[in-house]
Amino acid sequence: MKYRLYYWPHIQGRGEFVRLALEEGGADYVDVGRLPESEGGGRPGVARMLERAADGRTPFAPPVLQAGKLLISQTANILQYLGPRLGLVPKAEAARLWAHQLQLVLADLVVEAHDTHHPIAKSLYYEDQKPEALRRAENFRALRLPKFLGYFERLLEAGPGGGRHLVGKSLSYADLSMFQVLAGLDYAFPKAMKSLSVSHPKLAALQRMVSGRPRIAAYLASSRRLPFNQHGLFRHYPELDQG
Ligand SMILES: N[C@@H](CCC(=O)N[C@@H](CS)C(=O)NCC(=O)O)C(=O)O
Repeated sequence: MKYRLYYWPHIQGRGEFVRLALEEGGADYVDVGRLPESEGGGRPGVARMLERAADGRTPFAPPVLQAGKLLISQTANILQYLGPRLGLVPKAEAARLWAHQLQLVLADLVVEAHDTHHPIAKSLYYEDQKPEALRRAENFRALRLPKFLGYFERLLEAGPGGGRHLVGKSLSYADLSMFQVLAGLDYAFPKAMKSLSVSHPKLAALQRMVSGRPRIAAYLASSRRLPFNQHGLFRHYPELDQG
């Protein structure tokens, strides 16, 4: 199967959760948004796909994965589809539901991290919502971030994977997504994350384990991995961070 991933070209964004799974799974895929516009890529290539009706199942927003005739959107839904095909989730139904459930929790965390810099509206500039962003980020750092990280750390402590994996005893797409969220949080909130890292050793170990996997390490070192930047989900505004 040759997959086509549709995602905006200049940010990691939510497309990155899908890319990590495709890369770790050794999948054959085209990152359509990163193709030149002359080859049907770039923003216009992604936008065109969103305008095209697919049996009345036009996706609302990217990332979108094309797999043969299927056009699948919603990050967690895409990973639920790819997981079994790329060997990134155990066979048992309970484990598959668990991986999907964790992916949805991570999606909630991603929205909350994003909303620290855009608490009022996505359509407004950060500079137009700075006082609200300061309040939101303070609350995020003090309450929400420790709550989410504490939850995942406890799962690793209690789980059957010997503290190494979130689902079962081997790597799953939930581990890859956990890695991506931690990397994004490190970029956006380096001081807060440094303070919190002391109490979350298993998460730190998971982050190292994923980044050291041969295919992931090769991907991270390649030009396919865009650096985090100030246009993505995770943004570093020093005034929103504190240790
Ligand atoms: N819940 C969706 C969110 C999709 C989403 O918000 N995509 C962003 C890019 S990361 C987008 O382009 N949204 C356009 C919009 O919301 O109008 C998912 O997890 O895939």
